Amino acid sequence: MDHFRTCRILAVLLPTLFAFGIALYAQPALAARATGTSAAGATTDDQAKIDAWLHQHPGGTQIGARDLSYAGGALIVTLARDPNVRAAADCPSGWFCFYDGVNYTYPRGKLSSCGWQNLATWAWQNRIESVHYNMSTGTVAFLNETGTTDTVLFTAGTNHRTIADVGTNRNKADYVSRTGC
Ligand SMILES: [Ca+2]
Repeated sequence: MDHFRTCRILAVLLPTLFAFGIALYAQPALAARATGTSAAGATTDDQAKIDAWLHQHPGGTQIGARDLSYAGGALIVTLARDPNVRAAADCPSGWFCFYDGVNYTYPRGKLSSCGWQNLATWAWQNRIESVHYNMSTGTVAFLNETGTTDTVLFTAGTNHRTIADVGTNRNKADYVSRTGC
């Protein structure tokens, strides 16, 4: 059960390693409108989003035009969709993704670990509105903090991979628990 042990260790260590602020992500008020694109398709607007997110959630490493890596790649946050890709469930194979807005609206976070994780570790609590499960095994439950016993809000897994709108459960999930992996 190495996965399980690793997850438990991460759950204990990460909150102390990453002193995230609790401020919610906001579009930088003065972000310059994109006037050009780089060879990788990145815009100045994309970089402004990266910079703003990093400012509010230190500890990440930029690994692409729109991507930040935390904890050595345990969590990847992607702040804007590639403009050449239509809005749709777009979680890469081997990950489960959660989106800030309905209909897979970015920013998008993705995790792959087994077991229980506190979304607050990544400043992703109370903000998920749609999900896409693109792993080959298992199920993930999204849980709301409700005292001594948490409440399962919704689940996604190999038999139910996408939820475009979690409805009345928008902006409630605090924890994820992935099983069957
Ligand atoms: Ca909550």
